[in-house]
Amino acid sequence: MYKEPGKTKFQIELRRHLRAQDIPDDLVHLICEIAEACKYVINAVRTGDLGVAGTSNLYGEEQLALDVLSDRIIKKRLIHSGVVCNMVSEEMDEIFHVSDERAGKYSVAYDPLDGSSLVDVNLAVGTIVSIYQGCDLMQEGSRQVAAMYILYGPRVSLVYTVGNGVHEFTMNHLNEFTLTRENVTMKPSGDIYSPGGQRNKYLPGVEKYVQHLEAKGAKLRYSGGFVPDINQVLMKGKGLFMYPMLNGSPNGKLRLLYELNPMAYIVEQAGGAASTGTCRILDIKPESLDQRAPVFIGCSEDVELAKEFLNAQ
Ligand code: AFP
Repeated sequence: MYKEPGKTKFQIELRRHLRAQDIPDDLVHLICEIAEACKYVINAVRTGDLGVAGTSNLYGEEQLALDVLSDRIIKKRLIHSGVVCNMVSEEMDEIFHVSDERAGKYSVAYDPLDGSSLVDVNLAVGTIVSIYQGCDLMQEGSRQVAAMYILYGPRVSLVYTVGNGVHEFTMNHLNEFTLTRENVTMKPSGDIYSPGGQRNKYLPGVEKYVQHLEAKGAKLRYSGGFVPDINQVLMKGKGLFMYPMLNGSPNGKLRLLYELNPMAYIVEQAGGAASTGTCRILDIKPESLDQRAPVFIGCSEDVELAKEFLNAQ
């Protein structure tokens, strides 16, 4: 527990907490810059134009103005941070090279506004960030040096790990992120499940797993937003999220670089697990920027059980 004389937990702001971790100053600076950029994303989400930007991203999905605007905000901040070598986002078609002059540079993969299609129905959305040392973004997720997400919900929260536990900060009335949960830890198993994808496309093993969950009285919690859905499982410390392989979509829907790797790093740091059903998410060597993978992520025993149902099919 990070303690500072005369300060309650709720007065410990993000930069101080990061400085107490055994990480380089450049990484502290980078994480704080991303947190600052997200304050402008919040403003765009709260008041921005919901109109269609008229362009489309790599996946052929029409880019809402907010997607494009959020991406621009974060990209600009990363460029001017002075510590970024390469970056790529869900909204970019290729890696954006910033600079490789200084050693100790970092590379960032991010989803600027995951769940953007939910903004116009006023549901929670988020920004997801994955950070690597150096210039190579096509590394296994196990080589991340930091992962974080910002959740734009009824409150704005920021969750990060640098490999020393998972810590949650909540934005206060002064727009500062102050510590609200430290060393978040998941139970071995839980009674929440968050099932993505159309059920009539589930493979037999997945269908049987969901029937098992229903039979034991597990509660279905699914908003369609990866960040709030994961945050619920993580902060309640119980259950799992899944977006499985589907008939016709063997790799599910979620993207490895921008969504799965950062969340898998965070969940594992909280004592959970993240698997495709056959291998650990963080062990996958990325082969393309837009690579997708099926995912079962959450309490370790729940993920193991899902794998058993899958392997029994
Ligand atoms: P968008 O960013 O296109 O809204 O997709 C959000 C998302 O990638 C992820 O946040 C959700 O978990 C998942 O899609 C929901 O997918 P379904 O709409 O198929 O349930």
